[in-house]
Parts: sequence; structure tokens; C-alpha cells
Amino acid sequence: MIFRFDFGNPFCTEAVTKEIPAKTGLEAEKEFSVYGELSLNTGFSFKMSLQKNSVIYGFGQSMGGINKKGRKYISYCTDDPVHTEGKDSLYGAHNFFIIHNPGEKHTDLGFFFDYPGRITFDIAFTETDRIIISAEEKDISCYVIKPEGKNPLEDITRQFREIIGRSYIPPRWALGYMQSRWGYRTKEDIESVYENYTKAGIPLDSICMDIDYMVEFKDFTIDGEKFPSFPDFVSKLKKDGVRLVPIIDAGVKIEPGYDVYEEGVKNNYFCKKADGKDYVAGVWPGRTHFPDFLNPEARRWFGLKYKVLTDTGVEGFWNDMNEPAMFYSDEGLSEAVEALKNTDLSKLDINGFFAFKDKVTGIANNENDYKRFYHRCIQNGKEVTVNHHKIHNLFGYNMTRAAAEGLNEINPSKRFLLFSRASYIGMHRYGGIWTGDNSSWWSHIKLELSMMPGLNMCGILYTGADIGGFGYNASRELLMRWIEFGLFTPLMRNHAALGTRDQECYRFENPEDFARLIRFRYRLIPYIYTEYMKSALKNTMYFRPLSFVYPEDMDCLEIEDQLMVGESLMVAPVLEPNSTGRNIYLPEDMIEVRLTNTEEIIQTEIPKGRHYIKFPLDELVFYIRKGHALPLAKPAMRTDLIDFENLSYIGDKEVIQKAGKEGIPPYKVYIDDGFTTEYKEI
Ligand code: MIG
Repeated sequence: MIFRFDFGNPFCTEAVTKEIPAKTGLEAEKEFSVYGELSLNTGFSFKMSLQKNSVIYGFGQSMGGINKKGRKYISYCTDDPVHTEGKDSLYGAHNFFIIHNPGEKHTDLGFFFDYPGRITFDIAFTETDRIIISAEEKDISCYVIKPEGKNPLEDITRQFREIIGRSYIPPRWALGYMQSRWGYRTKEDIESVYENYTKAGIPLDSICMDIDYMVEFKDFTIDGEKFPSFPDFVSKLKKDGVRLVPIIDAGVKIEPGYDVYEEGVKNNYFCKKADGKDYVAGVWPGRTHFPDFLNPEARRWFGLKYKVLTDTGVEGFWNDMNEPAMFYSDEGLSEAVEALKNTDLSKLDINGFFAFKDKVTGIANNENDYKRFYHRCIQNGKEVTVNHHKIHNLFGYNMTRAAAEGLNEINPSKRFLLFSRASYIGMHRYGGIWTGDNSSWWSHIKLELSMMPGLNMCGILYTGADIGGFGYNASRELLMRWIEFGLFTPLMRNHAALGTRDQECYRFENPEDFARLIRFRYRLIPYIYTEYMKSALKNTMYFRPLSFVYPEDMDCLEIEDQLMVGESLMVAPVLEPNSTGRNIYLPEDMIEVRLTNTEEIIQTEIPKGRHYIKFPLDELVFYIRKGHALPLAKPAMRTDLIDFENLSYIGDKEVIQKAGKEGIPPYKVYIDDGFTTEYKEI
């Protein structure tokens, strides 16, 4: 059951697609106060008590563990490429969580705070037994979800997913291995990635093109010198089942004569300052304007621009810099210069020095800049002008919505690959996300694992981190371990930053070790695809914390380094360097599957409980639930070549034998064409 309470005058974010009647005014205040202390005096403040053993799940893309207790989360989409433990904000704003009271099922509650501006969730941090939520304005739609079924965690999640609409479904090839790097500059660079993967026998489905393919970082341009006869290049690779996935940035270069700029200016499609002039932000192309993605006409205009690339045969995109990231603004620059000029160095004390320094380091992604521009939005059928800061978290969401709607108009029956950096709840209907600029750090494998279930709770199913890490240098061991987890994530992309060590699998010793792992990913795609489609079509989760599946087992509440993948599988990745084994917890008897370094599959029954298990670097180990069987396809180099009809099965022998006798498959594989929107029943 879902209850909605509206306070003030909430901005309609279109996160929720289902009509839910709202309580308003004093009635809302009174009824919502049943859940905690509400104050609307200065902005929005809400305090809820927790039990000692309460566990909190949710918050999508965020720092912290699977249990979100003990820290603050600030929803304010942020381009911060250093994801260290103390960071409160990342690129997404996912204000949904569940308070789980173990053993007392029916007191669990789900909360969604539909608020597009900055909002802070203090989850048992300032006070160990309280949640404190605060926002600058009181204009919020609050949704409370009470569980109905036997399993409150799964039930609340399903109810929430039902009201926010069906998750994005990528083309099947998007489940293949994707290679990326910021620094592929030319056709030859990309060709060499393709050739080296082919030579190493490592499956590959797509190669991302980072900003260097454009002319001076101008959206919807292709540098013809670096990429001569681009459409031929696209089709040549596609003939061998490999797709190119170009990046699109949020800012449009200011350059007279550049069509996107000219059209945007002429039609007032760019965000404006208070004085009515187009707002200027410095990003990769230099001075740019931001398209007003909140404005339906501007959105349609920008979305249809993707046709420039789809006309060349491109079928997938990634949208970047859409928090929006801003290196500088004109105002910010001149204020800093002014302040520096006015500094009297002879009187500079130490505080003065730090203030002086902050003037410069604070120029990028500065909140003051977000307050300097406006959007034209339609609210209740009327056009209104809204300050960006107030709806900051909707920008990336609506950029990706623009792309999805445009692509849909360009080819309504086709599935395009689309993923974004910034997001808000609701964006899951239009595309996936990658988790942004992580680092080649061991802790970031764990961070990815922790984020996955929370993202799925918010409907974001097509997701994954930059495998091997974006910033800093990856070791061979780190990349291998990361792939051993990443081969279970729907978005499986190896990506690295400019200037870091080369990170393509073939750059390391014995690429065959990588080939074996990625080959196995391809063998698992019938399972991964089926489980993905189940999650999307039935509003369930692809990655679940163990406690969602074994709600009676209190030990599961503290398992922070294992996940259920789909209905049948459990992973327990190695998260430490120089280790050949780890402790695991089995909530029931399970079948251990071990892919050896000679590509044999060894299956062993392991009883419920705690075990120390050997995980040599060159083996892949995971678990299958009792009573479950998993399909395996024959190895293939491309998803297009995977044979969904001739499968073998691993897992529970009895299930497999019984099905064999009955002449039915022990696992029901979902099959469709994989690239049109003609989904089948599941
Ligand atoms: O300011 O396009 O997160 O994946 O490689 C950096 C260059 C801009 C940030 C993205 C990253 C991408 C990079 N971009």
C-alpha cells in the first residue's frame, strides 16, 4: 500500500508514473507525523526513530555499504571523480530507502522523497537511533510504502518499482563485453582494440568512443580526419558483431556557424540567466551553453540530434557531464580574479591564505553557479521559470530522457543502448547508468558491489562500474578480480582515464586468463538476459542482498560482500589483493561452481554455514542455490553468435535429471530477437 503526502508546492519530477492521490495541507502534516517528527518551519525537516537492529537499504548510487546505516547521503548530483569514503554525494540522486526491522516484518516501511533539489539523509549518523532528513524547501512529495506480502523487503521494492514505471531494456548486445578508454583518438586506435581483442580470443561486443572523436568536443560532430568514412567503419565492425558507442556531453559549444549552437540560440533552447541571456559554462569544448532539458521542446530538439550518429549506423550512446559538470562559469572566473586582485598580500594571514586558495579551487562545480541559471518547464500545463539549483537533480535524467525519446522517434521499434552518468529516479525508464569516475582501487570493487542492490531497488538495472577502475593504474590482479565480479553485471565495461596505465585485457601477461573469464560471461548470457528481463518485466531486482532472499536468516543481515544474482546464483568476489581465498557464508546448501584454469567446470555441494574457500586468481567461483539449475551456452565471441537453443545446464543435479526425464528444460530461458521492442511474456 502506498500513501502520498504533498507539502508546499512540490515540483512535478515525473519520477512516479502512476497516479497516486495525495494528502495535502494540514491533513498531510497530521498523517505523515505518524511516522516521525515533521517540521516545515524552515524548509523541510523530518526525524524518524529507528530500532537498534533496524537495517536500511536503498539510496541507489551512493557511498557506504549495503546496509546504509551510519552515514549521511546528500542528493545533489555531483561530478566528483574521487570517490573516497568521506564523500556524501555522487552523480545520482536516488531518494528511496527501506527501514527494515528484522523479525518484525510488518513494521518495515519504504520511503521515497520526491524532491529535485538538495536533500540530506542522515541515516543514524548524528544520532545513532534516528534518521534525520532535511531539505532547503518544504516543497516535497513523500511516498510511504507499507508491505503487503510475506517478504516485506521484496514487496516494498516491487510496489515502488510499479509506481515509477518499467525499467529500460537494452539491446541484447549491450550485455556483451565493452571496451572503452579516454584516449582512443583515431580510427586506427579503435581498430587496434578490435584487432587485439580478436587476436587474443577475447569476446567483445562494443567499443566506446570518448570525447576525442568529435570536432573540438562539439556534440553530434565526427572528426572526419581522425575518422574518415565513419559510416563504413561502423558497418565494417558491425559485420563482425562489434558496435561503436559514442559519448555525448551535456554542454553545447558556443561557436557561430555550428548548427546545434545556432538552432539552440535561435529557439531559446538553452538555459538562461536572470537577465534573459543564455548561460555560459566552461566544459570540454570551452565556453558552452546548456540545453534546457527540462523544456519539452528543447528536449525533443536535442533528442533528434542523435540522428546525426544513428544515420551512420551507431546504435548506442553514453551521456556524460550531465550533473551538469562545469569547470567554470564567466561569473565564477571573474569573481575569483577580482578576489585575488583585491588580496593584500602584505596582510595575508593563514586563514586569508586558505580563503585565497579556495577562490581558485572552488571554481569548478560551484553551487553558486547552479543558482545563476534557469529552466523553462511545464508544470500543471503552464510554463514556469525555475532556478536550476532547485531542480538540479533532474538535469541528467532529462538529458537521457531527451536521448531516449529522440531515439524512439528516430526508430520506434528499435532498442538502443543508452546509459548516463547523472540520474534521478525516473531516469531508469530511459537508460542505464555507469557509476562514474571510480579508481583502480580494491575498495572500489566492493563499492560497486554495495551499490548494485540499491540501484536495482530504484529501477536502475542496466548498470555497472568502470571495470579495472577509471582513475589511477590497474594491476593485472585487480583487473582480473574486478572482471570476476563484473562478469555478472549487466553493463560490463572496462574503461580508464586519460593518462592512466593501458587497461585492455590484452595489455597484460597471459591474456588467455582474461579470455576464459569473459568467455564464461558469454556462456552465462542466456541466464543474465533472462534474469534481466524478469527484473525489468516483473519489477524485481537483478542483484539482491542476501537478506532479501532469506528474510528469516538473521546472519544474512550482516553479509556485505556477497550478492544474489538473479534467482539462482550467488557471488562472493575476492575483494583483497594477494589473496587466494576468502570466507563465505552460505544461507543454505549450495552448489559451488568452479571454472578452472583449464576451463573445466567442477561442481561441489557445500553445506549451509561458514566456510573458508580457495579462490585462486585464475579460477572463477560462484554458487547456485539448491533446487536451481542454470543454463550455459556454448562459448561465443559475440552476443549475436550465442546459441540460445542448444544449452547445457549446471547446478542442482536432481533438478536437471528430473527435467531431463520429463523432457523439459530445467531452466526457462527468455528468448526474443534481442533488438526490437517486441518483448515476450515471462
Ligand atoms: O571530465 O570524456 O566520467 O568516463 O572518460 C572528464 C572524458 C570527462 C568523465 C567521464 C569519463 C570520461 C571523461 N569524462
